[in-house]
Amino acid sequence: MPRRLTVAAAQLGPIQKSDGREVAVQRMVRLLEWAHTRGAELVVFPELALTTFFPRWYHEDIREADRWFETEMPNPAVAPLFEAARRYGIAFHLGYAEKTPEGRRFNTAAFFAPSGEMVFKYRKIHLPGHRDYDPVRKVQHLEKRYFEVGDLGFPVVRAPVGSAGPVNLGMMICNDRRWPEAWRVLGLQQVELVMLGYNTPSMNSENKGFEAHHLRVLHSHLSVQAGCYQNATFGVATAKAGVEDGHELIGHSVIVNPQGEIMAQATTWDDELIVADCDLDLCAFGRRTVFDFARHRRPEAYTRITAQTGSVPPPEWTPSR
Ligand code: CDT
Repeated sequence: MPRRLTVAAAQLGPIQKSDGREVAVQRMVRLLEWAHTRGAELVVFPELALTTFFPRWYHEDIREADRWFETEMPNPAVAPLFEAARRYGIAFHLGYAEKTPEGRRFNTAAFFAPSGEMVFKYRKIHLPGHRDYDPVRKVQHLEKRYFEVGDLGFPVVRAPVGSAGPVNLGMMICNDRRWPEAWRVLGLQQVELVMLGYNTPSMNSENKGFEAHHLRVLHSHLSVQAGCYQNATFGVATAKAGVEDGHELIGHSVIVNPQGEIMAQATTWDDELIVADCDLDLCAFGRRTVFDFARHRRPEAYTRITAQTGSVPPPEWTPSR
């Protein structure tokens, strides 16, 4: 019996700073309605889906940013979303800013069964940007200020989803997708579906040289397609898109198969649902052939990957005469 799963990326258009959570939640409920109509059994929402991408705003005292954080999940503000998921029998992935009872702050994503029960949680590990106000940057990117590095590793959980039965599920968040190590850690746990949300600005605001705008989308797709192919997994990569508080985000959400092919792609900068039918047995093909890790990997040659963080210059060769 083929293991088929219909998945959706629920891209969100911009959420302005002035929008309350109820605005975002209402739009997400509408996306779940569309997902139901189109037969989706699993829906992936973006990173920090409930608010504007607040790390672009500097606060001297980080507690002033606490209004963007959730202290519990679920909570009354997201109740309509959980009700809709239960009504339609849809499992979903949600990105949000998490503040723990101990006062720790994380950029988090959680995966929920249609019942509303949390199946598992991931806290973002690769935090881009900077900690202090950077006067050189055109736009701040203060994830290192507002979040701690995630402390849950890259977990994979086998859980029943829709008509497919048990599926090996993994998560990453935005910048993580650019790091092959993150994908490989999931691949080594036989992940079959990677869920990831992102907020990627259309412009590289580091002011350290020119980068053409179109390359931002290329780099996003390149990362997800390579990660899926090299680890024989499906991927659902969902964007927040469009002009948010005057700053453009790339959009271009995609669903990718284990061959690295794009199965569906968003074409607007608005709330948009893209859907794909996934034959999960395609993952086994990759894992039995080119990416049969047990047969072909050579970890003894990869020790630098975990022993070293920054790169070092190579030894120099000079001609003997
Ligand atoms: N949210 C997030 O992680 N955004 C980063 C922007 C960094 S600029 C390369 C990203 O990797 O998309």
